[in-house]
Amino acid sequence: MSNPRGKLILIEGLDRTGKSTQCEILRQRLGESTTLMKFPDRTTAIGQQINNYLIDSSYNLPDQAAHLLFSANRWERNDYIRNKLLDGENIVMDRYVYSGVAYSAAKEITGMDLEWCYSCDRGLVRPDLTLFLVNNESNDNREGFGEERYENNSFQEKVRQQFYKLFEKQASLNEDNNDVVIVNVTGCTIEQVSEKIWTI
Ligand code: DGP
Ligand code: NA
Ligand code: NA
Repeated sequence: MSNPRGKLILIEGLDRTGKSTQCEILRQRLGESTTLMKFPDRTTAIGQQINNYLIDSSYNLPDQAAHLLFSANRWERNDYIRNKLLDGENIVMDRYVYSGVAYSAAKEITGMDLEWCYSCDRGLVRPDLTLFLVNNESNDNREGFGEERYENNSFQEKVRQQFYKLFEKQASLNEDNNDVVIVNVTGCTIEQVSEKIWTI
């Protein structure tokens, strides 16, 4: 008999909201048959290019091209993800399509609206559950914040707005059957956040 399909659990949020830490804790709690994945996946050839783009502010790439690289990076791992789930493994994912759309749409480039940004990701494996971590405190005192492209408070605020637009749009279209749960982590310790996530 084949295993039941595994679950894809996605943790999303702005930069430095503690996603990676929480993904690791959740993976451990879910046990052995759970894999941790992260996007952008900087280990692939496309991911290397994305990494250079993120760490080097003088790396010039049209915003559309950057978006397509991020999307291609998700597509190149899609079969791997699908096969894992079909094998009955769970996946805990650190960023995915929502970040893809929100960060790119936040650039407010003519023609690069939410729909344009989402269209190249349409057809990717969908998460079963999405947890969106929200920290209402300023990010700029967090270690390492500001080192990479996108890590400044005014841009992060635009990204936040795009995330919410996207969640609303999705809810109204009822296009996805995957749930998005907003998790307020303001003022919480790592343990408190992981308990909230575990309860959900
Ligand atoms: P991280 O390694 O989680 O810090 O993510 C790197 C940065 O890339 C982060 O600021 C979010 C951003 N990002 C993730 N996916 C996409 C995408 O598809 N498009 C764009 N423009 N940015 C993305
Ligand atoms: Na980052
Ligand atoms: Na992270």
